Amino acid sequence: MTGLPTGAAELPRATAEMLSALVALREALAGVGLPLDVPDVEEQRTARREMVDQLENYVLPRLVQIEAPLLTVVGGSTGAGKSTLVNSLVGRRVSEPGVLRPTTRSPVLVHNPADVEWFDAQRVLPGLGRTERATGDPGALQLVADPQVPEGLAILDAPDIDSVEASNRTLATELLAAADLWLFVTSAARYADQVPWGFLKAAADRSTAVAIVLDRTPPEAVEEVSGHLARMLTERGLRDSPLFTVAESAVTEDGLLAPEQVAAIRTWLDALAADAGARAAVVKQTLDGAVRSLARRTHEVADAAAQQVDTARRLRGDVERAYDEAVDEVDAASADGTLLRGEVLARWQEFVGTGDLLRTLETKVGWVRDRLVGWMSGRPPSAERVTVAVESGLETLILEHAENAAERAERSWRSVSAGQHLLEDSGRDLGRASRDFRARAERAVRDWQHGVLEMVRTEGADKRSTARFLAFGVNGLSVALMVVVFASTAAIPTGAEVGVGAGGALLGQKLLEAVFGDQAVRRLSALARADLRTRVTELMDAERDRFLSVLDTAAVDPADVDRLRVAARRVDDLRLAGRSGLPGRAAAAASSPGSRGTGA
Ligand SMILES: Nc1nc2c(ncn2[C@@H]2O[C@H](COP(=O)(O)OP(=O)(O)OP(=O)(O)O)[C@@H](O)[C@H]2O)c(=O)[nH]1
Ligand SMILES: [Mg+2]
Repeated sequence: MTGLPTGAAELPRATAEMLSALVALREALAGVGLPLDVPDVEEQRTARREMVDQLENYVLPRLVQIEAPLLTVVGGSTGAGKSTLVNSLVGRRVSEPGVLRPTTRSPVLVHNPADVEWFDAQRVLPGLGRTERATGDPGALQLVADPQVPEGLAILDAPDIDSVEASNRTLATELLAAADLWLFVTSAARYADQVPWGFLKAAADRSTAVAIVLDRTPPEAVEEVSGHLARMLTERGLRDSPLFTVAESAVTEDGLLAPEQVAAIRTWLDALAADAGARAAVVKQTLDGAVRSLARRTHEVADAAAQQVDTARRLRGDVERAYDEAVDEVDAASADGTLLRGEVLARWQEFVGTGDLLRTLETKVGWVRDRLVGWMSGRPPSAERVTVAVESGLETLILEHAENAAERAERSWRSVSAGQHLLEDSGRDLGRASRDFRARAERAVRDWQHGVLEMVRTEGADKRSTARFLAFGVNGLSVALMVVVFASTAAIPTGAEVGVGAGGALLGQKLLEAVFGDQAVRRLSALARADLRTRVTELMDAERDRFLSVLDTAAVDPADVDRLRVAARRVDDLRLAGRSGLPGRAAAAASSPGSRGTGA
């Protein structure tokens, strides 16, 4: 159902206001998902569904049609005798009673023929189809017109609340939520059970109008059991609920109880039907209670939705952190000398030579420049081998950190159930780097190297003809720049260690400074390092997005949380300002024809 229910057009102003506030509440509740499996979320998911149902099935239609007959739903444990009671009240078999539990699967609504128009699918319980035959279909409401039912009051026989069949339980809950009045049937054998009391507690919390029938009670136990039950009702906030007792007796061939067994209930219902004021009071009590409880429970759903937002934020934060760290770590390791070991260092030393040149580095720079030029003008070793070593070293470094980040992100998701379920539902192995990550990292490193080459080429545009530039070539100067980047935050040793590890970079620096000047070298190295970081960030972003896209499938919009609270507050404001639009007559318990013990 969207928008306003049928018949909303000619409503009094206050009712129309309340109605639109409740429609907004319905939209807000229907619009918020609780997709993340945080602890206790199932309870709130059920609550949300039940609240939407109650708004659609009861509150909205009832508000629009305040004169509709009072809907009495007969609920309770299986075998308590609900169908038998309904049949006996009507005086004929309208609902099949049975020995096999549970018996009633399809709800049966009995009404006076004059009231037929009130019970079409546009009005009450719009989610259920209508039928005039017994079907056993839980999705269909069987309508039975019978003059024995007083005008203004209808009786609905519901499935059992404690059924072994989940569909029965759900339907019974939905039907009771659509009732103006519960006729709650329990038996001497079952009245202390937990499930019925759960329902009765909810009714008390919501001020739903309830009458209780203690059914199938052995005559000798009536006094004791009904006394005990009455005390339990009082303790649980249902002191004002009428309590009827039906003694266990033989049923007729048709499965009916003798009329006098149900006479007290029958009289009470007739009186209620005949007194428009009393009826309105019952409707008001239940409807008011439902609206109050819906507003209150909406805040609980909003809390649950806010928890979803927080959880999603936390899960997102874990992933962001893992990959931010990965970028930082690669950035740090590609500048602190870490890469100037092993293969890279060996190939670099091979390129620049380790003999005289290194030993003479301690002497004056000008002299070194000349020596370098002299040395390089011989047969320069291949810069290409350094490039290859750099490529593989850098690629390994990036891959290692991508693996670590995936593992860290996955581990922190696994530590909470919401994250665990997301990982399972994704059907992907997010705890490792993507399968094509190595290939992508390789490409990124090559692109970076190419970028460094271009940088050197551009910088050397007007120097290309100089002897030094020619001596090292674009390739040689590029690898020198890479090496300088790799040691750009390392403490460059002086003295004996020169040429080893970060010290090897000093040579590169001298080479570059000899060609470009020291300022340009600092600038080029900063640029090259920033470019590498950008490319690593892009790689890691794609990895991070694998997690985030999974998280996006379970996103809760923080605006939805606000919408819930605003809608609930609006309903409460109208209610508290006395502009509820609910029937005006004050609830008159005194005018209610029932009182404790009348049926015993
Ligand atoms: N003798 C006797 N039998 C009863 C009485 N009430 C119910 N029964 C029998 O108990 C069985 C169950 O009664 P139902 O009226 O079908 O019970 P129900 O509460 O509708 O059960 P579900 O539809 O399964 O929830 C049937 O065989 C009835 O004939 C009673 O007061 N006396
Ligand atoms: Mg039944």
